[in-house]
Amino acid sequence: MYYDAITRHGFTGRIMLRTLTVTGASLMLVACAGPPYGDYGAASDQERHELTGTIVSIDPQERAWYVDHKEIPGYMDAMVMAFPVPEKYWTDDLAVDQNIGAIMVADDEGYWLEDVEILAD
Ligand SMILES: [Cu+2]
Repeated sequence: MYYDAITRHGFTGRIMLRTLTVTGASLMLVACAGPPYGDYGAASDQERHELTGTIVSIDPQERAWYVDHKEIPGYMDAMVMAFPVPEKYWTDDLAVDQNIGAIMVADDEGYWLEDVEILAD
């Protein structure tokens, strides 16, 4: 389909293809990093890790924070990812660029943040 666009529309098609590819990649990234929904804490095999990072964006609709988090040694590299936050731990006091500390909890169903605190710069 994309190939057809190139042959029929030449240069314009090629630009369009490039745009589509970039958009596709971004969408995939969001999909992969998206908050896993489910019952928080329903599974029994929880892992807990201390996490520090910086708030990149806030999505009240999905009740998720996108955090540029530091490495969690032996568990996860530093990266930007979305963390769902159970209602109980959600706060409207956070803002983009704030540094936070939190506990990342993970189980078979997904992962989320608890006990978020704002850290000094
Ligand atoms: Cu991560």
